[in-house]
Amino acid sequence: MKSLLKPFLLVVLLTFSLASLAQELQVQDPYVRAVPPGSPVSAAFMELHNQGSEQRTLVAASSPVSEVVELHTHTKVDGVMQMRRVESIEVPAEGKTLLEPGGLHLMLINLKETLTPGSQVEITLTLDDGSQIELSVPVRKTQMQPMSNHQ
Ligand SMILES: [Cu+2]
Repeated sequence: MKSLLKPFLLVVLLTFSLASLAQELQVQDPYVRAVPPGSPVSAAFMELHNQGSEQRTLVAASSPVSEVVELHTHTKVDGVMQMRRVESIEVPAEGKTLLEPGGLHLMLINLKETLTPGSQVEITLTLDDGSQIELSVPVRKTQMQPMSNHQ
């Protein structure tokens, strides 16, 4: 029953800022990884869907729960997966970009509070045209994976 999905999508859409261009970029299924108390970092994942005819580029993100939010990717260095900061995350015209474990993600660095499963984290995405997308992202318990090293 596909109508089940609609209320959820509507909630996500309503959290968008008013910039009309930003509405062409839809965020689906966002979540933040729950981490044990005292853990300094966590990561956020989501699907970015671009319905517009031009590429959209994510250049920054921020959240009240951490001092810094960086855009990260994973790359293999000498056979070892490492996380690395990237300047931007592109979403192709009429395409999508996945932020997922083992790939692109938003890194929440120096957490100011414990991320409890079921709570919501506010995250603001900033695009290269200056428009912003405000998200309320659920904290989800995920299978713990060993954290990769940062360079
Ligand atoms: Cu990272």
